[in-house]
Amino acid sequence: MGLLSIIRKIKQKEKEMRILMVGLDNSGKTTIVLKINDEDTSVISPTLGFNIKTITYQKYTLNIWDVGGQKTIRSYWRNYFEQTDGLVWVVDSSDLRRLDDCRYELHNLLKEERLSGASLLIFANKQDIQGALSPDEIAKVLNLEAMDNSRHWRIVGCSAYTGDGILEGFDWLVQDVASRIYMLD
Ligand code: G3D
Repeated sequence: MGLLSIIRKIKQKEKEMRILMVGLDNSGKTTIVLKINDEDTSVISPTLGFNIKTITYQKYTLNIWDVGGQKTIRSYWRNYFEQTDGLVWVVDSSDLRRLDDCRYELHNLLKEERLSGASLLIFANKQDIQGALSPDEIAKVLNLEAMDNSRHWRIVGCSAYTGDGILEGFDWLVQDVASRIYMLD
């Protein structure tokens, strides 16, 4: 039995997925994790290190790693890459000033060998804010078409405030990861 088959077998038994949430600070990562868990989103403090949440989603256990996005701690993101099945990149679609920074950090992250197999969900968050760019506009600004052909990715507009789009995004991510590591189980 090859190593890949063994890993698949173990994961199949556990039905676990490791999801890494990244993006610039203030994009809404923590709020999204709280929302999916149905927790109070009215008081949120900035993520200085990381938070881990384990939730049951459909028939899977998701271990969600929410890593702080401040410039000074972005170099530590790489400590969390190992065994990532799904990557969630969160964009503040209303923060037009930092979209260049956002594009740079995303493409930099995608060069990472250890993340090459991870499915990528891009949340164009804060769609409830007037003046926010649409998911199509965000896709253009972030130059998503330039991504490696082999990457499984999708962009979904959402609002962590209203909850719109959050389940649509996670449904896609979980199904995509499942079809790879659990063979459509
Ligand atoms: P981060 O974990 O990516 O750093 P947070 O981001 O989840 O801490 O969110 C940063 C700020 O954006 C928070 O506001 C949060 O309430 C707000 N926010 C997150 N998602 C949305 C959204 O979809 N719409 C709107 N309007 N705001 C959102 P504060 O005021 O606490 O800094």
